[in-house]
Amino acid sequence: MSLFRRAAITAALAGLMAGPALAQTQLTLQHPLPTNSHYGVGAAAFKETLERLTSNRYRVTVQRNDNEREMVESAQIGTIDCTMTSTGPVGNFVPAVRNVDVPFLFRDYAHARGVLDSEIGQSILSQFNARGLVGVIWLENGFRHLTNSRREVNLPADMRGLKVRTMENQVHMRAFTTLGALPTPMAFSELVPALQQGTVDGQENPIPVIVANNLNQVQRYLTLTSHVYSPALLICNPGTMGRLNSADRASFMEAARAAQMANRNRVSADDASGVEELRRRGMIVVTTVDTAAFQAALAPAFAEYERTLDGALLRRIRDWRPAQ
Ligand code: EAX
Repeated sequence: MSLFRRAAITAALAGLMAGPALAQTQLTLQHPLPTNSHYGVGAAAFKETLERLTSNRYRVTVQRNDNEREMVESAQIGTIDCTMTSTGPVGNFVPAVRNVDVPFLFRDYAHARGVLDSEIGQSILSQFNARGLVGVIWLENGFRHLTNSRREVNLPADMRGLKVRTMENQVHMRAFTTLGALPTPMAFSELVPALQQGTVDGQENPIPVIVANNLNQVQRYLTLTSHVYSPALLICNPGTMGRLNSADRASFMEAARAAQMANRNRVSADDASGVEELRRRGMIVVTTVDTAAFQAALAPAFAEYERTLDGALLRRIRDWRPAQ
């Protein structure tokens, strides 16, 4: 037998003995912020946990895409497997989500996290399936605050005439119109150029987003309005989720919970240190805000939300209390 033939048989036998090569499934996860952010740490925790629990049978590629509407569309058609996104544009895909975008709806982080992790939050996630998406788990963007380049904002009247970038979110836009501002909806990817060119005077975002994107470089004034809690979500493609066997689905959900914990912990940390960091970077911060004045000024918007959204659900959310 020739040397070559003997080597070929040896190689073939070695291959057979190694057993079937374990198939590896590639997953693409996109989110809109830098790696060093509350979404970035969530994505890293998801990746590490899923790859570890499946012994690398799943490999997660994390990518940045700062157009949230585009990411949700991509998850819907399957060009990406999953996205981490704020609820900003999501109400345009799943109308029920608009209910959790109402200003001053959530009292604090404990209230928001408690509601979203309860059967109330789960009932909203269950409505994604009919819209060609899977709402896997609630994540967190944080309480949103106003920044602008023109003036200190202390009272609702200071908002009049201010051109404010909002997310592509009808609930938020209604609120800013009611306050006398001029809401300009756009994807996050367009925000910094719009601020640099003066197309808009201001924007509103949680402290973690302002810090992670150095918005202090294009915004001078920060007012801690906490005008709306901004939930986030892990949303996936139905085909991606449907291909998971029960064991892998359990690993997937454990990875999603790890992402939620890392994400929320980072929001808490950024909220605790971010305002001082933004002051250090030169922002003028209005910390004492007459919340009651803003809530009173929004009364017409609240009345509209009661009519156009799910008034009963809004009442359940406001009345929710943690189990004793
Ligand atoms: O989700 O578009 C926004 O203002 C969002 O808060 C940001 O993309 C993080």
